[in-house]
Formats: sequence, structure tokens, C-alpha cells
Amino acid sequence: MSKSPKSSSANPPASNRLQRRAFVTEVLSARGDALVVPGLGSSTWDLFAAGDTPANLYSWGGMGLAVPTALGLAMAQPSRRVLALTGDGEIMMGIGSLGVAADQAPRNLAILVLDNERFSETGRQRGLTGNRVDLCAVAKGFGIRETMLVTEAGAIPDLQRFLFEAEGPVLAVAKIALSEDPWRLPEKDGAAIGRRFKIALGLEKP
Ligand SMILES: Cc1ncc(C[n+]2csc(CCOP(=O)(O)OP(=O)(O)O)c2C)c(N)n1
Repeated sequence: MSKSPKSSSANPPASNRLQRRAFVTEVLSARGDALVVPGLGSSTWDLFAAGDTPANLYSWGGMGLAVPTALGLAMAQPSRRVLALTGDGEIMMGIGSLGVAADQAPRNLAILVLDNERFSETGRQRGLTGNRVDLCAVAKGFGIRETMLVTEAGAIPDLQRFLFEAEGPVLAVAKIALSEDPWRLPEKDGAAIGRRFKIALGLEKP
């Protein structure tokens, strides 16, 4: 017998209590020299707010590209930890890339989904993860080695070890609250972002 889907609501479910800015800042305090590829919009702003560094490869407008970009980077830079930091809507748009990540299996790749179950930037439209889609189960189905579901700040130390030390590819889903954080917009010029990143990797001269 199948269960009926949960009804949609204008309010986030009670389980989504994590405040994204403080959460991301604390998680990233353990990043060391990890390279971070954020998804478009909110996760890019969270990453910038947590601390700007040339090791952040910001992106603008490219929905669904965080995991494939981080995957290529992880394969090209096997000595560096690479984190894709993205939203539930963003990852769902490029969800098939999890299959490639699992197939290529770079040990240095981690993915953190900031799951508010909404498309917050474009008007808080309901996403699929608030209803029937279980991203950890989806990732496992694609063959991702390990997954972790985070619903409280007390899990952050375990999450940091998972994202920055565990053998990848790994994927964590953090259930975060809907919030109204002020926009924190980094550099918008893609060529400048890319050049700064390549200089940081020693691939281009300053
Ligand atoms: C191909 C494409 N479709 C739609 C958009 C518009 N868009 C920008 S951000 C966004 C929602 C992103 O949602 P999510 O990743 O869950 O981020 P959050 O809710 O944390 O802002 C959408 C639909 C886009 N940029 N590209």
C-alpha cells in the first residue's frame, strides 16, 4: 500500500531548523585547503559570506553545474579535497551527474546539499525534496559511496570529518531553514573568477 504524499505548505517543516549562514561558516571552518564549488545563488552567497578566498570557484546562473564542475576539478586535482556546496533545486537539475561521480569515484570529492526544500532565490517555489524525494537514497542509488543526513548543529563535527576526511565520493544533505539572509554577492566576472582560481592552483602566473 502506498502512502499519500505529504501536503505542501508555505512554511518549512519543523525539522528544518539549521540557519544556513552560521551553518556553512562553521562547517567550512574545517575546510583547510579544500577547493569549493558552490551552486548558483544562495550557496554562492553563503560561501562568500563565510570568507572569500581564491579557492572558491563561484558561479553565476548555471543551474545543475556544481557537481559536474566539482567532479572534473576533483579528477584534475587529485591532491586537493574538492567540495560541491549546493542547493536541493540546483543538484536536482543536474542529478545524473551523481552517476558519473560514483562511476569515476574520485576519493577527494564531497558534496554538501543545503536542503531547504524550496527554490528560495526565485520565490520559494516548492522543490521535490520536501515531499517524496530522498536525496541520500537517490545518491546511494547512483552508487555514491556514503551519505549523511544532518538535521542539527550538533552533527557538525561529524559532518566536517565526513566532508573533508572520508574517502569520497560522499554526499551529505543538511536540512536547513528558509531564511532571509542579505545577499552577499562575490565577483561576477567569470573570467576574473576563473583566472584568480587558476593562479591559486599555480596554473597561471599572477
Ligand atoms: C536552467 C535554469 N533554470 C532556472 C533558473 C532560475 N533559478 C535560479 S536559482 C533557482 C532555484 C535554486 O534553488 P536551490 O538550489 O534549492 O537554492 P536555494 O533554495 O537555496 O536558493 C532557480 C530555479 C536558472 N538559473 N537556470
